[in-house]
Amino acid sequence: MSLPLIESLDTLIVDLPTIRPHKLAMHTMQQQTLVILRLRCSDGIEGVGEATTIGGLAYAGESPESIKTNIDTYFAPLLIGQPAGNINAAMLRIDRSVRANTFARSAVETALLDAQGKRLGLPVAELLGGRVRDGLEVAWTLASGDTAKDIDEAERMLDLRRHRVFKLKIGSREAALDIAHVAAIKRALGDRASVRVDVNQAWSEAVAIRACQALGDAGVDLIEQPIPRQDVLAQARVSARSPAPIMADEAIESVEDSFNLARGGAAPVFALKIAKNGGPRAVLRSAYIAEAAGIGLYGGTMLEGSIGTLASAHAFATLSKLEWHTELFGPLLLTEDILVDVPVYRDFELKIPTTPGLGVTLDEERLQRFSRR
Ligand code: MUC
Ligand code: MG
Repeated sequence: MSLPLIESLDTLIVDLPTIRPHKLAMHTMQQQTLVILRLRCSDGIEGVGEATTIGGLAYAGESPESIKTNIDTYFAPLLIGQPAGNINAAMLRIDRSVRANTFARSAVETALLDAQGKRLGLPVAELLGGRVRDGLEVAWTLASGDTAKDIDEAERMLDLRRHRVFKLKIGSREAALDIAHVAAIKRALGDRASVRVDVNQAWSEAVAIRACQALGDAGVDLIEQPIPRQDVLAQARVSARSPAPIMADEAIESVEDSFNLARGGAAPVFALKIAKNGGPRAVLRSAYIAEAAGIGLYGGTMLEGSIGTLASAHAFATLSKLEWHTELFGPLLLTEDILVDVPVYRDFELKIPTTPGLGVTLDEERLQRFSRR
């Protein structure tokens, strides 16, 4: 039997409404935009992947439009005609001709894994060596911008048994106002919930040193990316003085960044994101670097839809330690899905599919309805 070859790559930009505005330090989301990749193979199997960022170019160096153009123009010609079942060889071909572009790479690597999983009858977690857990605890982000609304939302999530870990997006206003907002939420929730913050790089080192102390005193469990990503030494200094552990997020834009941060002692916790490392296999390389350096792991999100979320979940399910759990709630921020069966969230966890590949089926009608023309 001849080896199946990659026949085509098709990308679609899909705009989906959110349940409410989602306010981050650098951007307020009113909707979410996904790039969906369909990779078709000569054996009739199709793999799907997703590349999603936040706020166009507000968060990272790739936008939905650049991801689509770069896959169509540069990735597709490298892959068409190549063996579909050799993911190492396909990604090596991309490595030789493409710099950076980890979001686009992640969509491609995900689609190749989905196709190969379907071909072999294995879920992606099993293709990656096997799951050591069937579900992942999922944090919820409170980001309405309003303290009372955020407390109501957290209470609702606790009642529903959907989330008991809350991440608060801060950094768009004066630190003192943010600290009062966070402390009020922690007071209201008490020991019923873990409260964490994400500053999305908004503070200077001087502001961060005082603010991290106050957040630690208020009972915050984890402080994500308080200062800009570039300066590893500054991140290490803030981390050394903070009573609450610091998590690196934007600081990791590649597997090599993970190594440099680990070597520089920049943070005791890493946020793992498939989009920032180049896919579900690539993110595991960052995870293994962190593991070897004694750094705690957290399964992060770029607020992907269901495909990117489940691709992340399959990878994170294989990790021996994931002590800070995950924030794979992207699909819950959207009012619509483009899958026939939506991901299952129950008892504070996202369940990891057990069917071949990612375990997803596209809803063609909805995909067409929400695709940008
Ligand atoms: C980020 O910076 O972590 C993840 C959750 C959320 O609300 O925003 C994202 C991005
Ligand atoms: Mg973050």
